Formats: sequence, structure tokens, C-alpha cells
Amino acid sequence: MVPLKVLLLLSGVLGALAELCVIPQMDSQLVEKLGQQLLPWMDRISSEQLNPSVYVGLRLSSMQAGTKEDLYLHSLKLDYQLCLLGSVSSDDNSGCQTKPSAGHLALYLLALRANCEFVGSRKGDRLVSQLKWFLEDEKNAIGHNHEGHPRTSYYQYSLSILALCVHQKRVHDSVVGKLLYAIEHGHHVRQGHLSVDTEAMAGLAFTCLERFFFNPDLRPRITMAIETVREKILKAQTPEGNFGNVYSTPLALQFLMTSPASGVGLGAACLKARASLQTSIQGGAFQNPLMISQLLPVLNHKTYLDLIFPDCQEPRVMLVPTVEDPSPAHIPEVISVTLKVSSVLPPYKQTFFILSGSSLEDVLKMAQNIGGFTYEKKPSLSGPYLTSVLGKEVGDREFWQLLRDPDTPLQQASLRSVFGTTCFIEELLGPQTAGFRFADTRHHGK
Ligand code: B12
Repeated sequence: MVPLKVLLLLSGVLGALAELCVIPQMDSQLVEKLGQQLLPWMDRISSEQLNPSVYVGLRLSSMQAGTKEDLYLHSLKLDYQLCLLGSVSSDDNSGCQTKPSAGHLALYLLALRANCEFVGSRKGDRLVSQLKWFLEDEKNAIGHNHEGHPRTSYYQYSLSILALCVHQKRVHDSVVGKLLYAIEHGHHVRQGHLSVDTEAMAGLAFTCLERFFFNPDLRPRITMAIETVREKILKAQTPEGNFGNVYSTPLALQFLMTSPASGVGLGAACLKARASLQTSIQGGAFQNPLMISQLLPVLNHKTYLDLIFPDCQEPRVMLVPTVEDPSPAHIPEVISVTLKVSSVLPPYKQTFFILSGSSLEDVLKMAQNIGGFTYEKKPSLSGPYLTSVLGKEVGDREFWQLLRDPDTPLQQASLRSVFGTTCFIEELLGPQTAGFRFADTRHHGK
């Protein structure tokens, strides 16, 4: 028998050998370019354009936007407090068009922490209660036997627990228990693919609970769940190095950076992911401000868990807007794109000629203007989200899936953001077909 002392010593040595996920510094010019892409967003302070994630991303980055940041946070506060605490009936004059969702409220709470603020006042308590009610509601939708689903997603469920946790607000064991069960039983796995983004967000939420010793009765399960998430994310690494896909890699890295482990090749996996990210950034894959906001903390060796004790005094480099080169680098060519919608009767198929560099939404608009095609969208923090095609609206747990012919789900924010940042049609270069398929929300395909 191995004496206990030796075992303890061994576990101590193994603990000491635990590998870390370290992301070595990237070329500062490359990082600065990403920061500069966020700058125009700091000027967009209308209710529809405010995006608390952008604020969080910038505050956890190595760069700053000076007074613009203060103004932005001020606008967030006005908007969120007006819309969340005021009445939002259509006939009042509050100026609040739509009440932010619970997920947006969670991101707003992260933004407050990014400025080293705690929700404390009576108003703040009401925001906390709203988020707690949301979680209770979602818990009930999942049901006693875990047979149902959250009305939104396990991503927003995890984000809400994380936001409350960084404000040192506890949630009931029964709420955490539902997320634990989902992770333990792979309830957010879509079509055999793991949703890395969701796993990572859940992992961050669990790690926060663990750090505060919240929900002590669930501690062994929480610790196990963190390990499970780590294992699944590492397993989801592609040969190029991404965890899931290029857009889930930033959140995956945020989680892995908070979670040392031995014997799983964590350090090497993170280095590989970093190399792949660098190639993607250089190739211009990061245009969408939401995606940039999830990436910037990683490039500054930070994660959303740094919002537990943020360092608001840390020096950050002032961002300077780029001067646009007025002469276009190349003359855009005309490409043909075929738009196909198979899940309506009769199926729709039409070819359009459009300038390369246009967005999918440009194609949709063109199709609508020509006639015989209609679509509707709603704004989201990622850009315009397609809700209806040829009169067919999405229902509960359904969405319009965007595909490249014949059957590859698109990874890009496929519609140019309302705010005009994301173009993806390059993905469709040449005579290509962009398809639309009606799918249920399990078909995320990553
Ligand atoms: C949950 C989720 C979904 C759900 C949304 C519905 C639901 N039940 O919540 C489903 C499965 C339907 C979905 C669909 C798609 N998604 Co999605 N989704 C997510 C996820 C995991 C969380 C989003 C969220 O809740 N954010 C928090 C809340 C508070 O913010 P929000 O703005 O209110 O969230 C809304 C938007 O994010 C919107 N949404 C979700 N996905 C997408 C994608 C695009 C392009 C747009 C414009 C909006 C959008 O739905 C959310 C709920 O209303 C993110 C992961 C991430 N890292 O952000 C990926 C993510 C945003 N999705 C992505 C993609 C590519 C898609 C699809 C285009 C896939 C496809 N080929 O069809 C479609 C969108 C098609 C469309 N109709 O416009 C990418 C976007 C990458 C990018 N370059 O910006 C992400 C980052 C995942 C990834 N790693 O690839 N998604």
C-alpha cells in the first residue's frame, strides 16, 4: 500500500505541475486594429445600437477610448435603467422602444463591473431581482424532470448566472442544478456537435461560483462540471487549432485560461488555438463588433472572470481612429450568387449578379426589390437576425439556418450588420449558392 503521505506529496507535485492556458502576446498593431474597429461603435449610442458587450470587451482589453468610454457607459445606464425600471407601455413617452432582454441585462451588469461598480442601490437591486426572476422562469421552463428547454438558451442562462456571480449575488441551488444537469447530460449538444460557446459560458459561470464558494452543497458537481467542460472543449479542437469554430475560440480560451489542468495538453492546445486565431485575425475574419468584444480580453490575457476584481487603474493605450484610404485598393468584380430556399413550397431559386464585397443582406434586399422574395429581420447584438423568409416566420425553437450549397452552415454574421460592418459574401465567391433552410434550434452545427 502506498502511504497516505506519499499520495499527498504526489498530488501536491501533480498540482504544482498543472498546466496553464497562456496566450503569448500578439503583434500589437494587429490588436490595435481590432480595437480601432470598435471605436466607431462607441459613437453609436442610440437605444438600438448600444451594445454592453462592446464596452466590456474594450475595458478588458489593453486599449481605451478615453472620454468616449465614459459617455458610452452613461448612455448604457440611461437606456437600461429607463427601459428596465421605467414603464414600457407603447403609449408612454419614456423613449424606450423595446425592453432589453434578460441576456442584455446580464451583459449590462458585466459592463457595470467592468467599470468597477457593484449594483447596490435600490435600483440595482431591482435589476438583480429581474435577472433572478428570469432564471426562475427559465428553470420552470426546463421543468422538474429536465424534459423542457430554457425559453432562450443555456448560453443566456449561463451568462445570467455569471453576471449575478461577478456582482457577488447568489442564485438558488435549484437554478445552478439545472445548468449542471444540462452539462452532465449534454443537453445543449446540437446535432452531435457541441456548442462550444455555450459550454464555455457555462464553464465561466461555474468557475465564478467555485471561486466564491457559492452553492457549497453543489461543490463536487460544480468542480466535476468544470472538468467536463474543459474536456469537451479540448476535444472540440479542430486540426487548425480552433475550439469549435473560429468564433467560439475566444470564449473557449477565456474559459480555458481560468482553468489550469494537468495531463491534458492544455498549454499546447492553447498555443495552437492562438496560432490559428492569429491567422484568422490577419485574414480579416473578425469584423463583427460582438465577436471582437469576446476576443479582445483574450489578447490581453483577461477573461470575464476578471470582472470579479477588475483593475480599473491599469494603464491602457489610447486608441486613435484610422484614417480611411479614399482610393479603393481594387475594383470590385461582379459575382453571381444563387439564392435558394428549399423549405417553402414552391421552393425558391434565383440567381443575382452583385459586386463582390457585398453582404448577404444586400442579396436579400436585391431579391426583395426585384420581387418574388420577402424577408424580415430583428436587431441583435450580433447584427440583424433573420426571422422570416417568404412569409414563413420562425416559431418557438426554430430558426432560419444559413447555408452554403449544398449543406454547410455559414459561420459568418451572414447579414451585414445593420450598422454596416460585417460582410461575408467573399465566402460565396464565384458562382455560389446561399441556401436557407428552416431548422430547429438544435441545428447550430458547431
Ligand atoms: C444561441 C445562439 C444561436 C441560437 C439563437 C436563438 C436562441 N434560442 O437563443 C440559434 C441556434 C438559433 C442561432 C442561429 C444562428 N447562429 Co448563433 N449563436 C448563438 C450563441 C451561442 C449565443 C447568442 C446569445 O444568446 N447571445 C447573448 C444575447 C444576450 O445577445 P443577443 O444579441 O440578444 O442574442 C441573439 C443574437 O445572438 C441572435 N443570434 C444568434 N446567432 C446569430 C448569428 C447571427 C449571424 C446574427 C446576426 C444573430 C444571431 O440570437 C440571440 C438570441 O436572440 C452565439 C455564441 C456567441 N459567442 O455569441 C452564436 C453565434 C452568434 N451564432 C452564430 C451563427 C453563425 C449563427 C447562424 C448564422 C448559423 C447558421 N449558419 O444558420 C444562425 C443565425 C441565422 C439567422 N436566422 O440569422 C455565430 C456568429 C459568428 C459571427 N461571425 O458573428 C456565433 C458566434 C456562434 C459561432 N461560434 O459560430 N444561434
